[in-house]
Amino acid sequence: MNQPVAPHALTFHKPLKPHAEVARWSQDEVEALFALPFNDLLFRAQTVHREHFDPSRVQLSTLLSVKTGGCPEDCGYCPQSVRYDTGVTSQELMPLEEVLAAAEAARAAGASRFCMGAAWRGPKQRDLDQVKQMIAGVKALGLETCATLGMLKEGMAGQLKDAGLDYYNHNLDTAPEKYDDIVGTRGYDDRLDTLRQVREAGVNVCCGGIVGMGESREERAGLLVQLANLDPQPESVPINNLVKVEGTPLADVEGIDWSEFVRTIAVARIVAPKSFVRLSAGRQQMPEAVQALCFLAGANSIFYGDKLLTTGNPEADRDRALFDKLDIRPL
Ligand code: SAM
Ligand code: DTB
Ligand code: SF4
Repeated sequence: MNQPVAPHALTFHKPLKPHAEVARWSQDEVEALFALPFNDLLFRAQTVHREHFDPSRVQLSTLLSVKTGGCPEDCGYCPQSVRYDTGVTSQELMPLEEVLAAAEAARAAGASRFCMGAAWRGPKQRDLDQVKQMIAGVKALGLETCATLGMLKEGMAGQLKDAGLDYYNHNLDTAPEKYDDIVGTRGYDDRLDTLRQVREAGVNVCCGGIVGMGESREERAGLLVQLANLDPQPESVPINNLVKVEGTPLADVEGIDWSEFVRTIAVARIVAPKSFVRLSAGRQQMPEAVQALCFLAGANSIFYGDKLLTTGNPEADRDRALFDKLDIRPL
């Protein structure tokens, strides 16, 4: 009969890489985490989680699409690309007052962070001037501010910082090996370059990716290797389960099993022990019990509010009821 493994044998302390703030993770090591028996993986993820966080507290970010659709980029997952016929109605940059009204509503509902998304390849200077006013206004409401505007040019991140931006979201999306199947109009290095600019400007980094795009487990591990080896690691790591939208090239891709999604969350927690791991897109399609497993695996942030950017998210009431069942309190 198998001997039970002593708990201390499962705790995991990764040595720091020389002269760095974070441990360096190899592809093999991350694949080995994915390959652990499910219960061992969750135990290890929970152990790491509890070293750095209260496991019953979850951070709430509300999203608003401030500029929707008509994007020139070709990201194969995205309903907002002008190249795909997805039925998304394009909308120019929203007036400031409407953005602030949405932010006030988010705050009243209990969100601590407000994230403004724009379907751009990247902002032009005159766009940025308007977004800066939105950031300053949202910040003045007492919310943390986040923006996701695409690729930045030198100097822009500093302007956003000065306007009061706390976080910039820019995802690596997938492993470098898978990336060219998904996006043709910007390279992996372009993404890393924007992330560098954000970091250098002193803005917190929110960087994650999408799973369920037909990638292999090795490629899921490859994405997490990239995220874990950003130095310093991102403060927030959103893990999105692909929302399949008709008209996009990925509309009919075979998704991943719920257990593999939970594993991805658990591995993210282990390799980025101090980051907020966000259970992001895909929650509306996910049974509550699977979401509960994600929290158990170390997810400690969600998108909160009935809409992501163009697709649905669970109603706030439903999330509050779920939190009640799980004794989770918002941060
Ligand atoms: N246009 C900017 C950019 O791409 O850099 C910012 C907004 S873009 C919609 C933000 C992120 O949303 C993408 O990088 C991608 O990771 C995620 N996303 C977009 N469509 C998605 C989908 N159908 N399912 C899951 N995540 C998605
Ligand atoms: C992130 O990682 N996921 C969010 C946010 N950052 C901007 C976006 C999810 C979008 C899902 C598809 C949609 O609603 O258009
Ligand atoms: Fe445009 Fe962003 Fe969608 Fe890519 S993910 S098509 S850049 S809105």
